[in-house]
Amino acid sequence: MSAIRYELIKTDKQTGARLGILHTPHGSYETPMFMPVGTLATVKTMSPEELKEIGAGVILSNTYHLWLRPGHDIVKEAGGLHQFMNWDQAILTDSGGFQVFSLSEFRKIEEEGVHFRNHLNGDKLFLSPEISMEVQNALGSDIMMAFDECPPYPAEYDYMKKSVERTSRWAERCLKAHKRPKDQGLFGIVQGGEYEDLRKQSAEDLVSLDFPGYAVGGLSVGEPKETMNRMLEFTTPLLPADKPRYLMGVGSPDSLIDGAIRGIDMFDCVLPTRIARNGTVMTSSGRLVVKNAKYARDFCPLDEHCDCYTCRNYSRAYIRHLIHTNEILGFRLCTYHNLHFLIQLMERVRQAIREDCLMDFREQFFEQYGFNKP
Ligand code: PRF
Ligand code: ZN
Repeated sequence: MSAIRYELIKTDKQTGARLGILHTPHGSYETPMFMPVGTLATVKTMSPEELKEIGAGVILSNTYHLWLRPGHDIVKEAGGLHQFMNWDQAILTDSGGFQVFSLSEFRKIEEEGVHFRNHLNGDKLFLSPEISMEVQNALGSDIMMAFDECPPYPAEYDYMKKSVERTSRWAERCLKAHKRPKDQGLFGIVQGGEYEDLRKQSAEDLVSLDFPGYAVGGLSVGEPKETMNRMLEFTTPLLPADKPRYLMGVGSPDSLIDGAIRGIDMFDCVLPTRIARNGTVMTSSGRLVVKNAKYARDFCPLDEHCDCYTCRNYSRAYIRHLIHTNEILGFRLCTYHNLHFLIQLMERVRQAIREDCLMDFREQFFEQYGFNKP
């Protein structure tokens, strides 16, 4: 029996979007869902109690960062990542591949793995499928990700083909190196950029290896939105219906809805937490830069339709003042609201699937958020 199981509850009659339950060793969670990012074993500014208060289910952390600091040996000694960070719900860890490609310089990709330099001090490092599995096994996350290559956009067809084939071989090595299949589920990652035949090849290779879940990687890397949607429409039908599907690194409200419509069950992104620390929030009528001077005397809440702790108790003027003066509470209040907004959005998406009206919901949400404006 796999550590991770997906239960399909129903599909939306208008779009085919899936309502389901993801069963993990640390609880069961309704999908489609948004997973807050806690790169360094903390969702920046949020305590575990606050995360639970807003209904967070699974959170994400990063192999690469925890491997460098504090080191997976220390996390293991603490009793694993859940114990170390006081989080008793599910954790997903990304494999490190993507972070190496986005953060490090001088990387050299070989069949065995990737040589690169530590983004903090420049030391020479090497990461491979086996090392990624060793670190993720030590962290003890509920869901581990295969070590993949996410080529930059755009990439030449010939390069992408070689990369996809190598990512498939690496996926097989990950499965072999995974030491805790009973209490940790390992997901494969479909790559292939914007090339349909390579997406197909990648999906078929990975499906034949029989992972308990599949991610669609290599999207939201600079391609147009239509390309991402087209790739999703093409890829998700190639994945088994009884396994969860995870779209990596996507978290804008429109993309969450459009991903769910194309059969995606899980999403993660630094967007809500990152823009919060910049004084930007998501509201039902679009993004609002609360840091701006024009809110200095605005005593309304961030979002009049929001019932989160921040919106029930604080004004735009006060939050603008906090952000303006670099006060920590300002970053906390904006982060709290943004995560609440996306988690709430996914609850509304699930409700729309229950009622077979996700396309109507999309229309209405896009209209209000301002995506339909010219
Ligand atoms: N691979 C991995 N992590 C990722 C991605 C990927 O392709 C992306 C792409 N958006 C985000 N995070 N391992
Ligand atoms: Zn709010």
